[in-house]
Amino acid sequence: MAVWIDGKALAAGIKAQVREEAAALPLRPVLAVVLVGEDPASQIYVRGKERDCAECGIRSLAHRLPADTRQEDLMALIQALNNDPAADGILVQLPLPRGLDQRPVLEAIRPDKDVDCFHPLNVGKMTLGREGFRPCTPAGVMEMLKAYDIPVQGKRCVVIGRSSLVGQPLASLLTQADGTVTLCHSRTENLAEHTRQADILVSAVGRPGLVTGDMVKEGAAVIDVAINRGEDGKLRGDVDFEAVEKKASFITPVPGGVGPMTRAMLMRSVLYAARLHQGQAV
Ligand code: BQF
Repeated sequence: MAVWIDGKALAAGIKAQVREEAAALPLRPVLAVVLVGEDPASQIYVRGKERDCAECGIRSLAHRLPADTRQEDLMALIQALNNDPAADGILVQLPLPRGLDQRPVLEAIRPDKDVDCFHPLNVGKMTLGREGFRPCTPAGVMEMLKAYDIPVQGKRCVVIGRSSLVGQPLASLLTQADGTVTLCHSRTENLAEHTRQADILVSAVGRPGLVTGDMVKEGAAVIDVAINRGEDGKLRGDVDFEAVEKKASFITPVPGGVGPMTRAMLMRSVLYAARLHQGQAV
């Protein structure tokens, strides 16, 4: 039976640390949050991030815009936040409502305020292993592996899902940690042949039941990044938890696994941005 990786507890520890370090800064860090439209999940995510900010001694400034906001008005808000010396970090909650083009918005965010690490400059730096922002979910996964002493060096890592926000950057970070990484996706042939080799298996797809027990090697660490909302309203990941926990050495639950870590890493990124802006060593 696998050890459950307690993302909630790890996240609480990280937030406590952020709170302490934020309190030691001359100025309180500030996160600007932009939410466009009324998507229920996005509203929940934003409220959670605001709560985390409050816990960490970070001031959050929410900008809630109607779903029919025009592209140029959203761009103007980003520019205003870019030029606002009080805002350390700028977070645009995704997905944007239909009709709005996400790319120009994310590329307009000043790279030194890009706490989600979506700007191409920061993506490039991250891919090169240079110091700077890290995307929150991949960083959260790496933090979980580290906290539970799960070795990456020399190990076979299989990531399912090649999104630019999760799968691709996570493959980079695992490679930088000396893992031997296979990035699988919707066009991968014989997916199970790959996953059965994995010492560390990460699923970031968004299809409940995708990872079944027979796809997992005995003793593997299984990280479930997906958040699927069932018809019963309950959250579940991609992994058939009941079957896989019998084979895995470690497993992340959903909820309470990667999700809370994603949010904790956001808090760390805001602290990092505040340090940059306050000329403190980072
Ligand atoms: C948990 C997100 C898809 C698309 C846009 C805790 C979160 C989720 C789950 C959370 C996510 C997913 C966020 C749990 C932020 C993670 O206990 O399992 C926290 O708030 N997340 C987001 O802001 O945008 C998304 C997933």
